[in-house]
Amino acid sequence: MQKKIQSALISVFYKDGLAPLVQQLHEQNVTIYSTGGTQKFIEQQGIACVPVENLTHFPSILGGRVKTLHPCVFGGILARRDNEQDLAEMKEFKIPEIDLVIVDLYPFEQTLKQTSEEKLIIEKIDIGGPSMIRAAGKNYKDLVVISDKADYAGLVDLLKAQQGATTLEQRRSYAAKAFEVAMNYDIAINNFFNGTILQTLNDKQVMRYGENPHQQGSFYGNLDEVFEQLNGKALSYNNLVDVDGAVQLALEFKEEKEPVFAIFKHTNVCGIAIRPTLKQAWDAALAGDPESAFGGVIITNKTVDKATADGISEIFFEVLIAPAFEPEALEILKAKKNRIILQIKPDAPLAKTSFKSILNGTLVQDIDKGNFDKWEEVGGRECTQEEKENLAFANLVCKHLKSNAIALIKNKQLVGKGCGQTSRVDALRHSIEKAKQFDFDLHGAVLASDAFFPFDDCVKLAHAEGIEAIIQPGGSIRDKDSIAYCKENNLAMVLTGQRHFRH
Ligand code: 93A
Repeated sequence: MQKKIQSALISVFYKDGLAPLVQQLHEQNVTIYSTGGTQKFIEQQGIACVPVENLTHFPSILGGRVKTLHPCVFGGILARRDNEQDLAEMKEFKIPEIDLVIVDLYPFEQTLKQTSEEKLIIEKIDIGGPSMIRAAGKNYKDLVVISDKADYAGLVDLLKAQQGATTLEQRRSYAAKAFEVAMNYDIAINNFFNGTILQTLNDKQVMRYGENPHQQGSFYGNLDEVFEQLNGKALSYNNLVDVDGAVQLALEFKEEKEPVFAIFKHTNVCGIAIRPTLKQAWDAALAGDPESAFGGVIITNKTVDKATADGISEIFFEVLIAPAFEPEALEILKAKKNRIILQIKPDAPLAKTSFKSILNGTLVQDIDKGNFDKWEEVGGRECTQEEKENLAFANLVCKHLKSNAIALIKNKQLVGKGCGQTSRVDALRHSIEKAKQFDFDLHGAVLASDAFFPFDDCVKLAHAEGIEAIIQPGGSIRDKDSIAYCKENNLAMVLTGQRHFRH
């Protein structure tokens, strides 16, 4: 049903882009109601408008907190034009009908970026604006609601083309947008109060495809606060998944003074090492599993220098993430135009909550930022200092492998890993196989397990390969079997009390 606009209520924070729309409404003899600052702006365009106070018979009070929150405004928006009772009440209370609502909300998110003063932030929580756009959206059968500056020009064109009228379908589509705007606004406020980073739907990036080319994919969010992309093609769905994994892993090594290099592939860390120089860290990370590294996402905690850039350039990788690059190194790395190079920003704000869709719902949990609940040595002997350091490292690395996971570390280098296995002993078998594939001698290596050992088969197998120190959460009813084996065979064992499943 086409409906001609005869009256409009305009209340916008930013006035830019509004002039042509107001001009168009004026040309179509639309009565314009408006709030303080917006009224001034419209009058500056030489166009008459009725102050909203003439409707409410109240001045703007409480420093502007109550301007439009009044039955004479909301009645005019919410009245059903085909409902006799509504119309009679409108007449009784002398409430004029409003056919168009244009609102641009107080800039809450922008204010958050400019100040941390709570008083100023709170004042930028718009109450009247979201109420108006929600009310107008609810009554879309009778009303047009414009809740986004980006729609001003489109409305001008539409009003010109349709002689000041709109269709039901057009009004419904503007209403849908209004509810999206209101929802995103509330998400931002919720994030502020609850310290969460729930994603708004504001920043949608359609990707080339999802996990596979026959799946559509998109990303909601804004990574500008996290990275600057210095080179390469657009990040794909799978790139982003591994970039996330790599960044979460790197966060574990925030306090590490020495260079760390890690290689991530299909949601698992497949190479990581700590060494005195960056080039050594890269070489050792790669040597851990040079086969898996192909096409991976690589990350370091230090400035990438020329020697390392030369080394990295020898292999094919998808994404390199680092806090900084020496100019010469960057030049070398940029030689291939598709290589994605991301400069991670220091103290980038990262979500504390993770979301995962299951069936028709979403699982929500805190990101696993834990490490140990305790350090309880229960084996046949105390750990050496070197073992302690390697065990702590292994425990962190194991957190970043899909369960069931086993990480084998020797001299601060990942030398074998088993992940995504349905039995823990299979994860261990696989990690031993990988270590042997690249000629590592496991004598003196340490083992980390993401969850307890249900049987003593893992400690026996590890010992047979020369592994003499083990870290695991503990908590199995058969812990005593594994512990007894360690005691009998003089193996060190640490219980952390903290499981790190990852699925
Ligand atoms: O402070 S409010 O929550 N209370 C209100 O009654 C109200 N009415 C409109 N904010 C309110 N507004 C907002 O004022 C609008 O959403 C818009 O952002 C702004 C426009 O104010 P002005 O026209 O005075 O510049």
